[in-house]
Amino acid sequence: MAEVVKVYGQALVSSPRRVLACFIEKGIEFEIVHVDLLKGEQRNPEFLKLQPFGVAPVTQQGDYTLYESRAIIRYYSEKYKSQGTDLLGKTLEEKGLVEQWLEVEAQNYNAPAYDLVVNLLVYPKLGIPVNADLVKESEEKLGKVLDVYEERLSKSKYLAGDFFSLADLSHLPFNHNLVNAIGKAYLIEDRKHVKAWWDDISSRPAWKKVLELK
Ligand SMILES: N[C@@H](CCC(=O)N[C@@H](CS)C(=O)NCC(=O)O)C(=O)O
Repeated sequence: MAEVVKVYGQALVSSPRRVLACFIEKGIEFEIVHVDLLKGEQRNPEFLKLQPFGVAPVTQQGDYTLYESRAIIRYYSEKYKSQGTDLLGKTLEEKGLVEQWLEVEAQNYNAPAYDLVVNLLVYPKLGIPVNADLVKESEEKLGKVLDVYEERLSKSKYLAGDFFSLADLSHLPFNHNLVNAIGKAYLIEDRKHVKAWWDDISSRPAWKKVLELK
């Protein structure tokens, strides 16, 4: 029996949710080790020994520790490739496209989506003033990124092709916040193919289970 994977972080937070969605899709057994990010527990010396940059998630299986959510989902999808949903693509060409869109998520989509969510969801909870200029700029930037997605998704059902993969999964946490937490659903819903893609990926049973975790 494979050892249960510990996930340090919080089930309500975006980057840990990326990992949890992957684990549920793959049927990987996990246990959440609660790190309260609003209380700043990610800066405790014990946590910094696991993740020296002081952000969640971190995973641990036996004595193997990993951080960076996208590295984690790549590693565990490969390690458990024979079980659950295949998230990596089958041919080398499919795998290349999964990697390409995972990189687009990390390099183009993430920064403006992250800035919007931090400003409009996290800062209000911490009493930090919202940076209205950054919100406006991020919204415009993200709109342009999503125009590229609209074009891509008019040609294939999912980002890397006609199969659900890590590339799609990686967008679930921030798309969810745009639509359901910060009032920016229009960014998704005003784009016909992006909306159809979002409706499809957000109704996956694994993602619904992530949203039920506390
Ligand atoms: N690139 C990192 C980003 C992790 C990240 O930014 N985590 C946020 C939660 S979504 C966090 O821990 N924030 C706490 C802080 O910035 O103090 C990853 O993908 O794992």
